[in-house]
Amino acid sequence: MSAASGVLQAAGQFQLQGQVSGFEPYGNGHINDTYLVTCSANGGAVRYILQRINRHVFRNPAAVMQNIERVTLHLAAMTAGESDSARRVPLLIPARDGRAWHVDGEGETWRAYRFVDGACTYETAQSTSQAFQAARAFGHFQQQLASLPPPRLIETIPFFHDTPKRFAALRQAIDADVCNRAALARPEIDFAQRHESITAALLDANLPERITHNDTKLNNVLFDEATGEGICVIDLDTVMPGLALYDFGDMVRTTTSPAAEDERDLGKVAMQFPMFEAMVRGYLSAAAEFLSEAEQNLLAFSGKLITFEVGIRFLADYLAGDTYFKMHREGHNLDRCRTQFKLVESIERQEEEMNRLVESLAR
Ligand code: ADP
Ligand code: GN1
Ligand code: MG
Repeated sequence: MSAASGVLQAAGQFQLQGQVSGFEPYGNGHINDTYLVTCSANGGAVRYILQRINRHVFRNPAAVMQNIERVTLHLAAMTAGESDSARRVPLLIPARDGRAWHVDGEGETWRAYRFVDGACTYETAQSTSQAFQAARAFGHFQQQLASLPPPRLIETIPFFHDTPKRFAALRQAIDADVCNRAALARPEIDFAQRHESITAALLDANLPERITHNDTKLNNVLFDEATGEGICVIDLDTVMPGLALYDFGDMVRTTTSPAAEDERDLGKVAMQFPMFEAMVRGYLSAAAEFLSEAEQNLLAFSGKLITFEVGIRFLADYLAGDTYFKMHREGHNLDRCRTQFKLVESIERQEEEMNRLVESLAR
C-alpha cells in the first residue's frame, strides 16, 4: 500500500464528518507522523489532526492511547462550562468501532483529534506575554491533572527524564561509536562529561511525584490567534507520572532562547532573562498553589538540567546513527546538541540571578 493510501484508509476508520477531501503532512514534531485531514461536510470544510504513533519510540501504543483517553476526558470535564471549552482540550475522535484509536493491517496505531481552529503554534517565543501564556498553560495543565482519579497513569516511556540513565546511554553510544562520529563531536562529548555531576540532582531532591506532560516544548501549546491566550496543551503521548520540574525545565529550554532548536549560528542562542521572568510569573500564576518550596527553589536549575538532558539525547542519537529523532539534514542532531549546550552555558552564567528572581516571586 502506498503511504498516501495508508493515510486515507486510516482516516476512513474514524468517525469524521462528511467525506475526506484531502490531507497534508502537518507540524514540526520529531516523533509521530501528523496529517491535517480536511473533510467536506454540509457545504463547508471540517479539519482534523490524524496521527500515526511512532512505535519505535512508543513500544506500547495502546498504553499511550489509554492514558490520553483518560487525560482528555478528565480535562474536558474540568473545563466544561468555561468559555470556549471545546477548544481547550484536544478531543479524540472515536474510531468507527467506538474505540479511541485504530490499528491498521500493518500494526500501525492511528488516532484522530478534533482540529482546534483559530489557534497556532510557535517554534520560538515572540514576546514575553507569549512566554507567560505558555508557562501558565502548562502549569494549569498540571494543576488540572492533580485531581485525576486513580489508577496511576502508565509510564509510556520508562525513565524518560532519568538524566543519569540518559547519560549512561550517551556513554554507551560514545564507547560503541558505531558510525565513527565520536571524533567529530569531541568538544560536545567533553562538554557532556564535564557536566555529569549535575545529572542526578532532581532525582536526589526527593520531590513529589505528580502527573506531568514531560514534553513541554513551546510548540506543544496552541495559542489563540485572536487573544494570544495559551488555550490548549497538545502532544499528550508522554503525559505520565513525573516531576513538575521536568515540565518547567523543558519550557525554559524551548521558550527563553530566540534561536531555533537547530540554529547553526550559535551566537544567536541565549537564555533571555525577561523571557525567563515571564515564564516564572506565568507558571506560578497557575502552579504556586501546589508547588512545594523545594520545587520552587529548583526552577532555574531544572531549566539547565533538562536542556542538558535533551542535548545529550541529541548527541547520543547523532553518535548512534540518527535512529530516534526525525532528521532533515546531515548532522542535524549534532546541530541540535550544540544549541542545547550553548543554552546550558548561558543559563549557567545567569543561574544565580535566575534563582534570586524566583526567590523574589515565590511565596
Ligand atoms: P509530535 O508528537 O510529532 O510533536 P504533535 O502532537 O505535537 O506531534 O502535533 C504536531 C503539530 O500538529 C503541532 O505542533 C500542532 O501544530 C499541530 N496539532 C496537533 N494537534 C492539533 C490539534 N488538535 N489542533 C490543531 N493543531 C494541532
Ligand atoms: C521530541 O514529539 P516532539 O517533537 O514534541 C521528544 C522530546 C524532546 C523533543 C526535542 C517522545 O518531542 O522528548 O525533548 O523532541 N519526544 C519524545 O525537540 O521523545
Ligand atoms: Mg509536538
